[in-house]
Amino acid sequence: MSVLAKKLLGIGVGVVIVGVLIGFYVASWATSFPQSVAAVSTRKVAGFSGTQLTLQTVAAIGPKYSPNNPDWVSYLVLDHGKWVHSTVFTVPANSLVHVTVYQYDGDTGLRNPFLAQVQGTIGGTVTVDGKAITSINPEEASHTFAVPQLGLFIPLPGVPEEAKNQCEFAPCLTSEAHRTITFTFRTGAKGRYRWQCFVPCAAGWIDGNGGPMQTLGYMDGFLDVV
Ligand SMILES: [Cu+2]
Repeated sequence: MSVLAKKLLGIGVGVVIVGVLIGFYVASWATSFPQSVAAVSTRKVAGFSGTQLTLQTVAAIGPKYSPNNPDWVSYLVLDHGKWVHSTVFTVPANSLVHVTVYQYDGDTGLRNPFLAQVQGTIGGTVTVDGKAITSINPEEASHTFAVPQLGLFIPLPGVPEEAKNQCEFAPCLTSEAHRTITFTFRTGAKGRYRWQCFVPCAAGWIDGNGGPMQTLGYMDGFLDVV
């Protein structure tokens, strides 16, 4: 074999190896999708039968759930009594879904004050720590739970900075400083609906919109209406 042929063979083998590695990387990226967690059926919620979805938002997901990004802000969902790191929720079509959010993160503030108004819930209100409200101060927003296709916009007020006993990492406990937000909405037709947070809450990223704001499983996800 000539020197040139050996060189060409070497280059060829190198290209194939790099190609296979890229293939593995893309395959692992494309198949890493959070598990879907189903809302729990309830006998009676505020006078209606329906399902219950219980969520928490945390300032830092922590090493237990996300060894690579422990500092990222995130949502979690309760599944059979355990907090799961997922933002894909399954709910029944044409039904009432009652949601409870335990909010453990502080304020970031909304850039668009319009999103501080409650929209799309039954009764047009949410309860915050037991009190029914129709909007919050935009500066107090920590996160939003918004499903634009359903016209659902829920602003979540933050935990005051001076509050004692703040939660460090998920899963946070109700014995730690938090706000409790509850609301009920009605689902429509079957389908996959995108939801997201609109508060630029990704600390340390340009304009607060990188990292966890752009990665499925943290500040956005899907509502699978089935
Ligand atoms: Cu957020």
